Amino acid sequence: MKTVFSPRHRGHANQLELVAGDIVPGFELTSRAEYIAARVAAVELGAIIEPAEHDLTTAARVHLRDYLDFLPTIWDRWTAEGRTGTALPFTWPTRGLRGDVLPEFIDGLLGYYSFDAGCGIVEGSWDAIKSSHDVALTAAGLVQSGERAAFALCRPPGHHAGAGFMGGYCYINNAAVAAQWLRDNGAKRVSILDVDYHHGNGTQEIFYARDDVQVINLHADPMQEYPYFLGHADEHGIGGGEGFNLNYPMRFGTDWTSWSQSMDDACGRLLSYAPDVVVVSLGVDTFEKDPISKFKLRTEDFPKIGARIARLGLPTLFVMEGGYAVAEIGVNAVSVLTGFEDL
Ligand code: SS9
Ligand code: ZN
Repeated sequence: MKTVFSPRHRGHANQLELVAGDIVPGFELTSRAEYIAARVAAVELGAIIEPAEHDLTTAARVHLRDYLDFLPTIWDRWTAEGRTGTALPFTWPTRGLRGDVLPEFIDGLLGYYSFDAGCGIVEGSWDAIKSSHDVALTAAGLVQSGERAAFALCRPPGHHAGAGFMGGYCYINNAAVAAQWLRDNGAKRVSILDVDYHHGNGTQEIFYARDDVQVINLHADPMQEYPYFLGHADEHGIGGGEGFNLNYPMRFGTDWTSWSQSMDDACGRLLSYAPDVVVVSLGVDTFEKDPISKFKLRTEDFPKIGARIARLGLPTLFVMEGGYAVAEIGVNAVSVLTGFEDL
């Protein structure tokens, strides 16, 4: 399969992150995408191509226009206050505060348009975010034009980004934009299968009231793990979307035996929906050595994920999400793809 990849992700670099009481270099490193691209080349998965530029028309069908307008302005607003470093929010409109009034000052705006402090912005961030969006849409185009599968090597990731907010290293929801584009270009039904360790809260929110995009998440139980406030098993969708959202929360320590049981059940539900195309939100932070996660998948399990997805027998777009064990991320992520291709 072809891989779509942009070197412009590199501008999103050296963002600081608050972890367990310390400000540290973030986990969402530029080297993540580089290791994956290198592994794609090493195993000769297929051609690596650069994305074509896409405007934000489709993005605006899954994100709020004011949020999309705000994102490219963050760094300039930050530096206009004489600041350097990493633009980050530290105040949010939680219960008891006004969430309906847009503040003027940058700190207030950052809080209004986010749900955590996991989304630092530096000078090159917007260009990288836009390139990641372009990567997803270019790869979606390959699948739409008849390829069995394509790999969108997106960085930054997207599945925590909701219609009007960033969070968890995610700014634009690349998988959601791709799914919307596939809907607008011939697919009647799209399934999004999110196998990242963390619940894809943004993707769930975006499609929660819709029946034309099925959203299935396999993830760490939000009672124990980030993002904490979405991803429970009783979240089935709302209104016309009732029954089209499915969550498989799993406890810390989950290994292949129990993870694959959820996966089998999820694949059955996916097939019952009979989608025209599958978008896989591909996170490999389920890996036993992932530094921020607590599942126990091993390197030899990742090809089995790909093989299971291949058995669905559907056109498939893989969209890169998380995975923070940098040394192993290339092998683990690309193993899913080679398992799918049966290489
Ligand atoms: C903050 C802990 C939570 C967010 C993790 C986002 C993963 C995206 N230090 N960090 S796949
Ligand atoms: Zn994750």
